[in-house]
Amino acid sequence: MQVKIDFNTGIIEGCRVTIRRLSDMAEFYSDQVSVNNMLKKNRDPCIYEIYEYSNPADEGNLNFGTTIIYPGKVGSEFYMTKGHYHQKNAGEVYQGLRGNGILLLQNRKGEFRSIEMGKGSLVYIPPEWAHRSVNIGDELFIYYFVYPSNSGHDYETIRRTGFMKLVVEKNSKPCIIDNIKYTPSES
Ligand code: S6P
Ligand code: ZN
Repeated sequence: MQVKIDFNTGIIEGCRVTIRRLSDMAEFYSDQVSVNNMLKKNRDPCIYEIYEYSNPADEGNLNFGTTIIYPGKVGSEFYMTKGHYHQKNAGEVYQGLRGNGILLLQNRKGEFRSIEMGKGSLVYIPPEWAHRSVNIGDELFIYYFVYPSNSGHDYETIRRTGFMKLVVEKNSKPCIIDNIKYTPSES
């Protein structure tokens, strides 16, 4: 099979689209006052969209697609994905197609890494590392992804513990700071 990606918009025709608005991921942001203020003012912005080709979750199959993160902030925290662990021991590849972002990685041993991503960046996410992407620019941040179809997604751990670091704007620049609300995973 073959499909076409529009590198400017990130859209892949004919595949499943998932839209995540602020209300779908309110708990994942650090500044709950800003979340509530935005939602009260009837601002429930689209934070990101996922265009994905999924195959049956059989050994050997791959899922692939694009993620498009809009520019913006909730309080001082940049728009980002929820972030997840793969339930199965599975790696993933991301390739930057447009804009600028930061990929946050952490594992259950308490190790943390961050990787800047732009157009052409090719990044490998090893198994057992949770991953979250953040748009640090003022345009769309778009990347391509591919991962095993039987990986599964664990969002619950990140919802409960948070990420070790936050990406916020400080003095008009993106800055990675400690997340004082981070609670290490008990597993
Ligand atoms: C799936 C892969 C991406 C993310 C997407 C959105 O394993 O890592 O397709 O699903 O970038 O992130 P999230 O955390 O909402 O799934
Ligand atoms: Zn993933």
